[in-house]
Amino acid sequence: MKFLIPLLGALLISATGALAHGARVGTLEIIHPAIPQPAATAKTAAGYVAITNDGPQADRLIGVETAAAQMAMLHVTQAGADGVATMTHLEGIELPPGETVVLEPGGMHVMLMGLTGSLTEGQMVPATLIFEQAGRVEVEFMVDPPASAGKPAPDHSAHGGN
Ligand SMILES: [Cu+2]
Repeated sequence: MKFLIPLLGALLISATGALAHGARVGTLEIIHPAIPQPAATAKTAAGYVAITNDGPQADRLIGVETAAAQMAMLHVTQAGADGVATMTHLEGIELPPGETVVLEPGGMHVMLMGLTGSLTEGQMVPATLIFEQAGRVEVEFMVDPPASAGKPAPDHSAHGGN
């Protein structure tokens, strides 16, 4: 009986010490990492997050790793002169001191390529954000309601039958 107490304690610690949805590391606040639920047949998905740097020094998001996709890259969507939107790979995303950088639909995003499984609303997707200064930060992307036409879905009533 004696052994149960330390064991339970260890379980509680590991539960509370588990991955967090958002995270605070050093001067960086990582806010609501989210992936709008992609279509069931989708091979790719986009992840979004806001990052506030309230420190005196710049940092840079230089990579993302997740088991949810074969590859995760940083992308930016840009409207070309012809009105056609294209996505460009970014080597890194600057995080200037005192600013909040927002990855959002129509702009910068984490591109998940080669999804390794389905992503369903409400699911939490573990990932590692890699910063030049702050290093590797474990977060969980929350799968949000599906987006439509590049806009976040306003509410759950907008869903179809699935
Ligand atoms: Cu992309």
